[in-house]
Amino acid sequence: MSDSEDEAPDKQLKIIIMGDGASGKTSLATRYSQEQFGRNYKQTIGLDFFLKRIVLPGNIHVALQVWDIGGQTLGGKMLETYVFGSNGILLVYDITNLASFENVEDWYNCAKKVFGKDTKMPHLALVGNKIDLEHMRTVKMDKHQKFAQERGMSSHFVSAKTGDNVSLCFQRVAAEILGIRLTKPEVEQHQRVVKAEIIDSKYEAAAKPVPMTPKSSLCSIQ
Ligand code: G3D
Ligand code: MG
Repeated sequence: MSDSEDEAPDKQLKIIIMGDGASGKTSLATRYSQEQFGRNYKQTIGLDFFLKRIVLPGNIHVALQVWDIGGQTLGGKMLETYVFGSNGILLVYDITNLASFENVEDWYNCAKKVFGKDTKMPHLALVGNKIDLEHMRTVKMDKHQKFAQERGMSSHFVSAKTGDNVSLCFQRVAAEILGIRLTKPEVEQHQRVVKAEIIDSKYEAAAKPVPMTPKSSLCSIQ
């Protein structure tokens, strides 16, 4: 029973996916929510976020509320609404698009601005997407690492297309937020899981409602 989907989660975390248009935010969200690539989960679910249940070491059940900022651009009016109350922010860029990396700084500042001195900053994660296009990489690894290190961010490389490291990325971010350490076997398991999921393309775990009400006035911003 302990890993039943119906069991109330111990924690709920709000995670925002931010970054330039075409960096792969929607693809990343789609891959993680439905284990597939290239379909619009919003059309399926009709919401701007989805919920995904995961289990962290110590049998801690976590419901991740994952938000895609959609077409919001830097300075967009709704951005604050998305970012407010988040526990984690994924700052996504495309490793083949230098401008998308350079703009991460602005996204970072934009996120920081929402959180005043008295509010706890969410965990920030630097996510280089499209590692399946490694041969077209224009953003050097050390630039990525330096940026993340200087700002105390966690660092991730993923491919929403192949699924590489996608599940691991969210698992690591959730663990960071809750101060839980992932062991090496757990990390390895999550690296494998996504690849296995591509092969039999299951639709499980997509946006299951959890027995708690998200701040619902935000649910249908389009
Ligand atoms: P956005 O939501 O940040 O705007 P999208 O980005 O998820 O819409 O993705 C933008 C484009 O990048 C899409 O291509 C998508 O297929 C592609 N893409 C996203 N993630 C990856 C990835 O990991 N690898 C590769 N190779 N492509 C990716 P189109 O051509 O549909 O515009
Ligand atoms: Mg999008």
